[in-house]
Amino acid sequence: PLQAFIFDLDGVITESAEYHYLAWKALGEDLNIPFTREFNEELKGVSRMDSLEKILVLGGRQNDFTQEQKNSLAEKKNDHYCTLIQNITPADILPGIEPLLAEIRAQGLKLGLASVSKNAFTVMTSLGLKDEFDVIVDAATIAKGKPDPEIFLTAARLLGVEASACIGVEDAAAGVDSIKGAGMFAVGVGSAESLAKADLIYPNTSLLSYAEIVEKYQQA
Ligand code: G16
Ligand code: MG
Repeated sequence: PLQAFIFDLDGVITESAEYHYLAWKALGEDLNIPFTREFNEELKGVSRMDSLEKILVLGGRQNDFTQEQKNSLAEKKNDHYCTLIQNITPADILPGIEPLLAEIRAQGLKLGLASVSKNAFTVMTSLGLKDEFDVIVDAATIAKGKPDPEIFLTAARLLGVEASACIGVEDAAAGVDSIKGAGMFAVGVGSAESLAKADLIYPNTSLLSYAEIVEKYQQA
């Protein structure tokens, strides 16, 4: 039986995915590597250094920098991102999320957060949601980012539940792959093309329905 919901943060609970996009886009422009929102889909859920690598490969510049220079490029993006998230408040929780969390709680299910972002604690605190969750996986303890299943499996382990008793919620293709690799039921939020592997897809968070998600989980 269903025991827990495990959420992604950026792009599911709040619009911080947009801030990651803006910060990477600015860095890309500095490096003469402009990129589109479509390319940005490939960065969602992907760790900081892996994202930088993808951008450098896109621009054919992967051999132009030393490791030290890459670290400082990633730091520059992160400084910009940290500036952008400074003004996050509980009003930035995406529509539909608070009622869904309340319903999950009311049903006695557990709540976990599986974000590979090293800024996840800061964002969750600013949203006023840090204490709502039973487990927030510390990204610093995760060896492999999404699409590897490690982060969702770690969340389940820390919650003390089987993967098959969990529903994962994600906005990124890499995140859906991570959920499915962990053996969980995947709910995708976003476009059907990029999230084709999800078991159930909603175009945006305001359409998330607890009753429908649980019904589909039970049928799966
Ligand atoms: C998030 C974002 C990614 C970001 C990654 C690392 O993952 O989706 O775009 O690159 O975290 O973030 P940071 O640079 O803050 O450590 P998630 O798992 O919340 O989607
Ligand atoms: Mg995300």
